[in-house]
Amino acid sequence: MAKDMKADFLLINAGQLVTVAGNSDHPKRREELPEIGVITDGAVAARDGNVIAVGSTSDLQKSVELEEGAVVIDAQGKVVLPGLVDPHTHVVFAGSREHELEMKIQGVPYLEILARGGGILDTVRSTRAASREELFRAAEKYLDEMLAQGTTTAEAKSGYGLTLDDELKTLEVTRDLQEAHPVDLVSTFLGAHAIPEEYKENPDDFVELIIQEMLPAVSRSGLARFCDVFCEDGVFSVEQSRRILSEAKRLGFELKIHADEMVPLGGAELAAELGAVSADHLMVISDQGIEMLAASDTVAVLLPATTFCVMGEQYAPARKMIEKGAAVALSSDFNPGSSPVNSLQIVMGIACRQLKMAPAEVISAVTINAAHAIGCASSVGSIEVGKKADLVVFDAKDYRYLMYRFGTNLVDKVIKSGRVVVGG
Ligand code: IZC
Ligand code: ZN
Repeated sequence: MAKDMKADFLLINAGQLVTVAGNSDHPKRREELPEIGVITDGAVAARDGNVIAVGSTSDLQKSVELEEGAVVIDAQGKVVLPGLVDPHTHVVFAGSREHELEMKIQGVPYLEILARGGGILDTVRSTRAASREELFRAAEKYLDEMLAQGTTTAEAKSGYGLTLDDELKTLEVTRDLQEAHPVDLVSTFLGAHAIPEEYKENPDDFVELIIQEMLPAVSRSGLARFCDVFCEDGVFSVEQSRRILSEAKRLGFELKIHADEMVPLGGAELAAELGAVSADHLMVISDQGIEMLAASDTVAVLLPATTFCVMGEQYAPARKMIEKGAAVALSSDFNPGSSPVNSLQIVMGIACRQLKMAPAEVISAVTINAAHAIGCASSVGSIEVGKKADLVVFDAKDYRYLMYRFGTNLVDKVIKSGRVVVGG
């Protein structure tokens, strides 16, 4: 066979090359969810950061010509996955909240800590006080940790500023990180994350401030693709969330919502009604909410590390959601309060054990479905010709080993856009 392709990157001898191919145009549902397209003794070739060929090692060795200086990686029989996608994080913040741990152990609920002026409001105080440089350095370190654990694309929310200037400061830091860090970031404006202390007595005025001033200014800045709201008892009501998200949609934002996490208010129904790209959390989603999500294009992003960290009793009803036909993704929810976990490998292990998701379903949920949840499925989330050459080599022979082992970072190498960025 003539060598008809020129590559500057070639990975060979993947014991299992898990491609998750074939779902760039719609997320996986029901029986599609565990279809992950495993190629044994697989190989991937790339050029200029994008995949140009996927197949068996012997086929690619025949068809791919290597450019001078090309990078060749021998995966030595290990498992290779698409770069993991983390579609819900609050990675840009200052400070930390380990002082809440004793309160949580004693049973003080998350929303009670917030109502006492702690929780999110604690992080708002530290974030307002932090310089851009301090915020950048803190988030950069967390992104380094995420990359080292296999995450190559993540969403990043604002929401610890809660004044226009402090929200813009956070979004600018996110933009700077997007330019400087190998992890690709998708930016979300979450001005409606909590009612700040100065609006405690008149929360509707804060909703007005978001609608009248913050949304137009953030829209003009071009710094956020998505708008999100923390729709929760004592935070933003369904009616307030509908107003904010409807105005955001009118301005051209795509929508996300923190829905039905602690109290079943109907956030999932609102997400379906407004055509949100994702509805996130859903621990206490109603049957009607499940039906509406299943009938919609909205991706259900489940965050089981959060349930674990807040010591919640009820995990999201993942099996029921999958059976009814909802498109399910998984995420870390990395944040200083309810989920100081930024390892998707840990989330994957919890998802098997607590959400009863099969290992293959979990892989779809942290790759292609997660990419759909942030509107990036045309470029990441699977190993396919034309997509970014984002790959993770794991020190495992069988993909199920990733969920079976728990708490150890099994990453051997991370490749971002055809460049080895971890384990080189
Ligand atoms: O800092 O507690 N749930 N927002 C909604 C969070 C958790 C982040 C936090
Ligand atoms: Zn969140």
